[in-house]
Amino acid sequence: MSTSSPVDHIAVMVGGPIQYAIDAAGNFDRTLETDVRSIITKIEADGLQVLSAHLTEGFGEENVEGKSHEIATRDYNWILKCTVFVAVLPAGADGSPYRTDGTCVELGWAAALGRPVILVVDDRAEYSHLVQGLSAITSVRRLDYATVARDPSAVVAAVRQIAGSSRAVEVGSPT
Ligand code: 5HM
Repeated sequence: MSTSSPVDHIAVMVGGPIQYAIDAAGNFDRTLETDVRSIITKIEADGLQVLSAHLTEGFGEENVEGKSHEIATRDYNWILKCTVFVAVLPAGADGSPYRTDGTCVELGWAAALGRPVILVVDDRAEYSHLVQGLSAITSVRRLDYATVARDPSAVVAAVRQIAGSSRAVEVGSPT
């Protein structure tokens, strides 16, 4: 007899800056790596599956030159597979959003495919109106970046909540 709860089989795709997080010497932004790793570790510790290019590519270790189609295909398939997409969207010291074109593409895919989204955002930053308005298209939870950096379990709680409620909508919706 299965003892699993209705929200036990959850796959969480975690996206965030990569290309502009790698400096000219090939080093990944250490603060960002710490933040992304701590989010992933907490999600996995809760028994949920993580889909992450940061992990798969070793935080900039893998040479992805000439692999754009391969990466786009893999990431799109991860969006199809995921229950929830978590976008890690830091801001720089001056409050401008960290450049991450790929995460914005993924947000578009996730929203268009009806995947719920968790935005880990910095209140000082002015994100694109399409990011700000994403809740017009799909379920969105916003979490404060600094709070998550201090306590990444906030992401796990939000994942469980948004995955549970989107499932409830799916099951309960008459349309
Ligand atoms: O534009 P940027 O590299 O910051 O986009 C990051 C997002 O695109 C990540 O969420 C990741 O899923 C995807 N991506 C990837 O999978 C992006 C790059 C950058 O070239 C990559 N692999 N190498």
